[in-house]
Amino acid sequence: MKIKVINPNTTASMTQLVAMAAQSVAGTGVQIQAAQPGDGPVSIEGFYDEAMATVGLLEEVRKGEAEGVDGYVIACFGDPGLDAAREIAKGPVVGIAEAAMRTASYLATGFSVVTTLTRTVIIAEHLVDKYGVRSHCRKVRACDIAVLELDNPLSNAYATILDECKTALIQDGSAAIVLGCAGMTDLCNRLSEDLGVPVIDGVTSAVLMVESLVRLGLSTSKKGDYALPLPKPYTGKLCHLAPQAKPS
Ligand code: 2AL
Repeated sequence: MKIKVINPNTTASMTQLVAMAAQSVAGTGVQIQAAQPGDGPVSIEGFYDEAMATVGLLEEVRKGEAEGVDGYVIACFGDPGLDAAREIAKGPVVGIAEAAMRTASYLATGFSVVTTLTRTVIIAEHLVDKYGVRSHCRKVRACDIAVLELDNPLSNAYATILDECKTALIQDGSAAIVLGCAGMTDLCNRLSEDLGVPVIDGVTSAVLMVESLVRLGLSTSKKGDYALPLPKPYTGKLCHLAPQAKPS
């Protein structure tokens, strides 16, 4: 089984981090292919970044389809392009926010999301509603660390995130923490040990969710909303991405 994990930002070190996390949980016989777009933002920290990252992300899904990929993970906590990716993929596509929030809801009646910058809180809040987990999500919190600062030792990221998680457990009455960025994946086990509650990382959760769906023989429904995009010409710079008619 081939699972393609797409980091929708263009930072190669983050793709590597995500690839290592994915490989650490993938089952026997699962091949993890990690990728990032060639063009786009180095990190995704707002609606504009998300919109700009989506074209490159979808190009990676198109390549995956040509290579026989069985399922995809979108490794950014805003789950950018998730619905569009499902339109063009045969296999399942799972976003890390979706996987993490749904996983957390199995483990606690209340969880808090701890994400990067305050301006990304609204993106996660929208996803809480989209995924129907409002009754489980007590609060979305930011620790005001930029995505690319997460792996800068001088940013003191671990201590800041740990503090925010502790505050969440006390002030929000939460019993689990959802990590709100793919770049936090390597902190998950340490945070879980230090906090004594389940800490859920979307990258590993999404990889195992895709693996389960593929093993169950389930794929994206092509009836209705996730049907292949309607064939039509696209103009200008995006003309090569125009949806083609299905071979009959
Ligand atoms: C993210 C993420 O997971 N990757 C990225 O570039 N931005 N999300 C976030 N909330 O900062």
